[in-house]
Amino acid sequence: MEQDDDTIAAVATPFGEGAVAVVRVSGSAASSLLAEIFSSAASTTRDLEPRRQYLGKVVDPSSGDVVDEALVTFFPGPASYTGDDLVEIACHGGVHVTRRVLEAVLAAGARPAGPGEFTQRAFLNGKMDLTQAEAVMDLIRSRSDLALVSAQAQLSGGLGRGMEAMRQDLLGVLAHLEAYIDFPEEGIDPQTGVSMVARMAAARDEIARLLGTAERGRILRDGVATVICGAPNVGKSSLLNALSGRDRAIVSELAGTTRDTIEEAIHVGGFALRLIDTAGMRESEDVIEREGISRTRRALGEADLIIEVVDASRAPDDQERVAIDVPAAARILVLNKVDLGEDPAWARAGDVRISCTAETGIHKLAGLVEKVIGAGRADFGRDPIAINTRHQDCLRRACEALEVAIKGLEEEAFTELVAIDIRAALDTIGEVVGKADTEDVLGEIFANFCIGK
Ligand SMILES: Nc1nc2c(ncn2[C@@H]2O[C@H](COP(=O)(O)OP(=O)(O)O)[C@@H](O)[C@H]2O)c(=O)[nH]1
Ligand SMILES: [Mg+2]
Repeated sequence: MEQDDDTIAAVATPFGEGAVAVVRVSGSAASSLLAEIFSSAASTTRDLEPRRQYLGKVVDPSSGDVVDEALVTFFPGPASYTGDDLVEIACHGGVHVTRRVLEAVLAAGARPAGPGEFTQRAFLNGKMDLTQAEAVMDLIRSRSDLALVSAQAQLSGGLGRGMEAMRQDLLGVLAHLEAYIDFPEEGIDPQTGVSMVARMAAARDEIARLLGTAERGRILRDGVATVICGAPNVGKSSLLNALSGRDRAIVSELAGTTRDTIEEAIHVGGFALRLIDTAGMRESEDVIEREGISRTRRALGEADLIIEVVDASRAPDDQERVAIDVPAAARILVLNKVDLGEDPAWARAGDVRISCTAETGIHKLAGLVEKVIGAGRADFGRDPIAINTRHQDCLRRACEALEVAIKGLEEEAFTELVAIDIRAALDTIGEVVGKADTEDVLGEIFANFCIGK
């Protein structure tokens, strides 16, 4: 991907009212542009000391209006976030004033930055590899302590360094092989042949280990998909509201009120959950309700955890239990409405008893949810590096190519064909950190960023 030398600008803080907003400017013209719009009593703006804050006035060069008083910091490249000259203008955090400061910067010659363009420049300037750039977004989006720790580990290069070490090792193997292909009369020392296979097998095993963290990565990034299901009117929407502490879903004594899946992000222990309320499962003639029920089935199919709710005040036969055919997902059976008394038929059933209206048992349920999610996920806290789906895709291909290459070497076929497989593995490993020529991949990654990052 070619880097243009435009000077880019964007508001780096979220849209809305706050104490402070930051307008970021990056590119070779950043400091000369600042001289046009900023005047400070403390210094002439032409020679701001690096990384020091200056208080001054921001003037719109097109109108001459003073638009704000702001604190300005100059980070000369290459020791800046982007690697280029970078200016940060901390202005008052109002929607209009921030827009006027940005307009002043644009009037002085910057162009609006695209999503993730600052981080993209950092990547193109070699300030970080692609896994670190992705970790910036993971960090911003993290919604739990575990996700935060994982993003920090990746941001500090944990994954990238491992990939680079693996690449160097495979390059060494490839060099041996190519030397043999070019000078076959020299022969490969059998000892060397064995060690080449061993090195490739080590790389393959490490890739397999990383592939095993993909599931954890998905849960850390997206949250645990937790689906609340059950017959109509048992209190599913009431439970979503109780767990999230918000009046999010409509609760009504009319069966069939919830017709669409409703999602709410909550925290339980160290985990972030995507809590999904669904339409009650029953036979229905209503077209919209039937669509809702088919959405319920879809949500169940993608669930990590299923919370099935029943009305404990009524006999089991009075309510249709959902036939849940999702073998992979963990399950909790919740007996609700215990404030109305419990039908004896439930005596031995259920994992937890609650009342959404009396607000009893909700904490106990949350504790159980945490326990169930944590079960079999003891490694969550231990190894912070967990790959994302893009890494997974690259590493799967790398693993396949390595398998083929190892087989070739084991059969002592020191041929160009094996070299091709090793090169394929190297390319896909390079893709993970952004070494390969991956313009479309870059476009997709940075398009998911926020503007100003
Ligand atoms: N007595 C009692 N009523 C409840 C409880 N939870 C929900 N309800 C009531 O049951 C009805 C259906 O609740 P709702 O959450 O809409 O059920 P859903 O159809 O499963 O989503 C409403 O009238 C709620 O007020 C509970 O714990 N105790
Ligand atoms: Mg409902």
